Amino acid sequence: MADDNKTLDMNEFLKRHLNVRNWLNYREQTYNKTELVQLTEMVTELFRTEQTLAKMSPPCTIVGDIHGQYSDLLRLLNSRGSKLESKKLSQPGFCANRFVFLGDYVDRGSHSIECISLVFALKIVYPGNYVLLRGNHETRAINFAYGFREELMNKLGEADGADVWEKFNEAFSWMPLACIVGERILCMHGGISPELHSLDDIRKIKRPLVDVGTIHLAQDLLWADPAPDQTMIVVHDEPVYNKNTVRGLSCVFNAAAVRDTCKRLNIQMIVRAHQMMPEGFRFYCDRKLITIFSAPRYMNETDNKGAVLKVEESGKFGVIVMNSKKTPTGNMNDELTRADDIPSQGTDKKKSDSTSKTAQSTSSKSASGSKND
Ligand SMILES: [Mn+2]
Repeated sequence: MADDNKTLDMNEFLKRHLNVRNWLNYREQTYNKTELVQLTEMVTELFRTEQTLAKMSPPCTIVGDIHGQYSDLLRLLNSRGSKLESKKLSQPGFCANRFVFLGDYVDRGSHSIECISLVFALKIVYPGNYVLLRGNHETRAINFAYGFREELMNKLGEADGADVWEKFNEAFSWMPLACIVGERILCMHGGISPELHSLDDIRKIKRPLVDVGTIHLAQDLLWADPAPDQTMIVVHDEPVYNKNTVRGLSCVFNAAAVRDTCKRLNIQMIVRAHQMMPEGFRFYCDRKLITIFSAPRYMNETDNKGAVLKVEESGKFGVIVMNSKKTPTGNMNDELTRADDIPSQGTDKKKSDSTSKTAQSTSSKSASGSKND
């Protein structure tokens, strides 16, 4: 246990989170109030220096929902994708690669504090290498009800737990809401919005934003979903935004809305998270939108895979699928399958068979089997 009055040593804090012996046995971290308060204050200062629309240059890895699944977070932080890449890198993935996280670090799973503490520590130690977007679970009403607050109170006691929960939510209110990767890929947790006319609309959203519901665009960026095509009334292929009846707030949007947004914003594709996908990822709208979900065997209830998206410097991208095995074994790269892919540019030769099969099979599945988050 750290000395309560000492200034937080961020390198030590990071080291103890990455210590393999600690996490392989699912050994939990011990925290004190002072260090977590300092952590949230340090990361808040960094969020304040970023725009509401963050920026990232490829190559980078885009990560979807984590939901307190700490050992899976460590798996993906250390993933290197290809054997070639492994040879080139002498350092572990988390300090050599750049990452964009799409939010939903907390709630549902059993180790929300570990997950949010680790990503905040990585942001503080490698600020230029990490973009941490806000998910709908990084809002007070949601992480009050779905596990994070309770976990804090269990670990720190009721009074300290409640205080630290306030500090985390203060930090969340400063998180960026979207990120543009290499000028051409727009990332957010939820989806697009009828209020999204230009990238400046996102930049203009003022923070701290405590109640996301007060700004429609912000709410859609955190909560919206693509509509399964068969349920959306398509009139002359016009963009349609309907009420999101599954979530009870925000909207669902159709493929024409995705095409329209990409054209207007001059972007190639949209990367979002927010919905559990059996294969870890799923394309929508002729690969102009992809959903990435990075919590395999979500809540220990489903047998879903997890996935992250690797974006190369050229803009080419590949999906890395994490299998749903309970315990990672041996060499981490063995359990990763790589699928290279270029979006709708007619270079199908490069596509591996398994990718196109996966993409097809996932896109033909109805969304009814998906758990929303
Ligand atoms: Mn979500």
